[in-house]
Amino acid sequence: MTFPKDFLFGGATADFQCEGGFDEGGRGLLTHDFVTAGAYGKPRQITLTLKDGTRGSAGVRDELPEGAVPTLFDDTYYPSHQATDFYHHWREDIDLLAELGSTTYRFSMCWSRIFPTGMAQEPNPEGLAFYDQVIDYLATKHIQPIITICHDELPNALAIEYGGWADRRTIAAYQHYALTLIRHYHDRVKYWLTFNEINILGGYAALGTHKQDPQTRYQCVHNMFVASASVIRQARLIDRNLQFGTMYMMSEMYPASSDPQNVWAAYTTRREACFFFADVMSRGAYPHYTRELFKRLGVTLEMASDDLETLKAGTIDFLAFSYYRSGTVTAENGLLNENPHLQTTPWHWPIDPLGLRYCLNELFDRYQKPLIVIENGLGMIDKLENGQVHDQYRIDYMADHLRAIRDAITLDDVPCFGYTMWAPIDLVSLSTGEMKKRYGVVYVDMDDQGHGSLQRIKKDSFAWLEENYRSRGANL
Ligand code: BGP
Repeated sequence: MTFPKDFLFGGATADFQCEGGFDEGGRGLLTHDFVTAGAYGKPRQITLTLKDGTRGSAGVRDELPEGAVPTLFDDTYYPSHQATDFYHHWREDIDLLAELGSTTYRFSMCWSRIFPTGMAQEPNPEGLAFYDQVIDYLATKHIQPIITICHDELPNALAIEYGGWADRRTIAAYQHYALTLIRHYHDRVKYWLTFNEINILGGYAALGTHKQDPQTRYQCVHNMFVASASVIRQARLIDRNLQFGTMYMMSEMYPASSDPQNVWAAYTTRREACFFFADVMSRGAYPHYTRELFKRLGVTLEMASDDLETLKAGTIDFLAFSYYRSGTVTAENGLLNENPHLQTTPWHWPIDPLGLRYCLNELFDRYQKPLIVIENGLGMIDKLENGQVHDQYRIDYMADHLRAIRDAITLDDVPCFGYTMWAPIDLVSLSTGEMKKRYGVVYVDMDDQGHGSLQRIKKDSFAWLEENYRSRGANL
């Protein structure tokens, strides 16, 4: 009962959580560069200069006050600036991935490293050269890249000048960026993800707009759908062998009880929070429940005359999804992170390996397209003692989730073609900006304020994962 021979095993990361080098190599400022560190129950903030010239801030998911301009302050720590410094450690980090027996590495390109403002015609040659080195070095280690074109981010200048995804000019900017990457790397990169967790639906960093009402959010997402589809359509003319997917977050799941009200609430919540996005991108059309959804939320989309045709022509080839936890839904309170049958992490994420098998089956039932588990892992507080980290909890988590994937493939005949665990080498948490929420099988010596030697140290889970990657799960 091993995984199939060509099954891809590897790791996944996002640029602003690990790359750093925010003012090097001609990189422009990214929306994430203005986001502070936070903690559980203490949301990350975007630092601002307010209309009256005073200093302010707003939560990452909140509306920004009108006229506020994201601003960097010297006395504030911004985790994306150094992150875990992949920019200067890429060779060492890829060596570790190779040692692990990885056959793939999923990472995101930093949009503002390629187009510093997002608006110029010419790409930044230093940016392309940085990823050239990375991709070429991966090839020497027989590691296949999977590239996320846009991981919840955009060049800050695009947010300031255009209002980000709320404005259709961002579609053109994205097309130019994405097709520049595809033309440049297509001979070395087969798998592309047009967006990360497109169903998250919000926040200044991901959408680049101050407004966060449903009308604005869904208009942004419509523009992203069109951008993704038009890029896929044009990329197929560049190279017919390329494979395109988009990535979805899949945690809304179970009714909190068998009360039909809760069952219905879970069904509709899951549809709106996850399937709506995959329905449009995989089937190439807005689903039948859109009219009811938009009426309820007061949304009226502005569309160009050929948008619907574009969506139809640029459907995705495969679905990628992140899976860390499951959630329960009640009619009264919506999505909850509570389930009496499951243990939770210190960040209150329920641990549910069977839910992963459930997701794989559910997605294949609905779309009949190949699937890849592009993020999965356990964020925990690790203790470094005498140069060692004994993280049996992480081994248990990965073993249970890998077994769930293996069951979906071997027992349920679901065509899942890969697993990239989040994140092989510790990096900064997206939701909290903390370093102490660690996912890696490699420890990085850095604290929540960015202090530390940045030394990479293998945890116990490293040898375990290596054994399982190399044996294709023979000893799970
Ligand atoms: C996903 C994101 C990642 C990542 C991960 C873990 O939502 O795509 O960027 O960070 O979740 O979440 P966190 O870092 O908040 O623990």
